[in-house]
Amino acid sequence: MPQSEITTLEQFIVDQQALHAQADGSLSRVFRAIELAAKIVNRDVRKAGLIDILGQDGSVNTHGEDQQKLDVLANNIFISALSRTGEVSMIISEENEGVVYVEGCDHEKYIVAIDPLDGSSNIDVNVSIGSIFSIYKRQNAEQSPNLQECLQTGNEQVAAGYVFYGSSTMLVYTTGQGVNGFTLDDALQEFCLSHPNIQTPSNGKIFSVNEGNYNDFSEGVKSYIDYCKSNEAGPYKARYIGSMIADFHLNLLKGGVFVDPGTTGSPSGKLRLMYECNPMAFLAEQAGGKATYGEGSIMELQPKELHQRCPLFIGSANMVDLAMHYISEEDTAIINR
Ligand code: AHM
Ligand code: MG
Repeated sequence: MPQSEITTLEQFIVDQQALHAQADGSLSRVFRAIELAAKIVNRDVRKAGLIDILGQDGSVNTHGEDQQKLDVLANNIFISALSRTGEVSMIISEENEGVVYVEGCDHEKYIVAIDPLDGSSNIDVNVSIGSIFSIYKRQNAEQSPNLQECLQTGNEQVAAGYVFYGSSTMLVYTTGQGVNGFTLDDALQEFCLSHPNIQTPSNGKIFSVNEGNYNDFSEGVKSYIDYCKSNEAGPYKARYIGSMIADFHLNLLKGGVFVDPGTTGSPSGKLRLMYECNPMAFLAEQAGGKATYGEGSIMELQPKELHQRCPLFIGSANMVDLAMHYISEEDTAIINR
């Protein structure tokens, strides 16, 4: 691409804002904060082996998991950048038990949900990881900010996306008008539009699931996995990186299905509705794919608590539909119990 034709994320945001007469620039400021945080986290991820930020920092997050140093760092970086926009009243994070109320911003209009570093068990072994964000508008910014206002369905998302620290660093996002991907140019330190208007194939050949949990899956999920490995399916290629963003990104571009179902030990699966499932569902649907918890659209689920978990079947539309043929009522009863 000729250098003069590069579209930076910054330019793209300005252009998008100009398309909406009522836009006051507040969402653009939130995006700029996410872009800045992404660059800082990217810088730290890239030198993680060189400075003392690998390993566990000794604290435990709200899910009882060891927090890695980079998790804590990334969480602080995103919260600090978002807090300084002056546009965000509340931040909810996979790494914080409660709502982070931004000082002096009681009546600002946005709520941002973040998984600051997804795939954290892969940090120490140099496997791709990412950050996920999801932006909501407050229903009533006149009132004092409160937890209840954060519990919105995925359908209320104003924007969502992820930053993927892979062989290159990408920022992929949607505001409900398609999905666009930007690759970080290291020399310029700018995210440049590299994947405009991403459309996911309606069929694919990849299935992504942690098969180590096979014995704990429902009968329907087991029979779907058996199908994926059968000659009838092709068989599909198995790909499971263990960082949802990396698995999702692969399937988004190539066509495939990612499954994180309920297990006997964890009937609602592993992933969190507000930090992981909803933003990915918004992106998948905007790219022409689908996302369901087994019965209906992920984004219709009414969250009851911040850290709620949720089974996830996401990816190419026809593959998700087919997976649902294997999920019986009995299975969804197990999944939803
Ligand atoms: P994290 O947010 O604590 O990193 O956990 C979520 C990750 C997902 O990225 C990934 O899909 C899943 O955990 C992998 O879990 P498992 O190794 O149990 O299959
Ligand atoms: Mg995560």
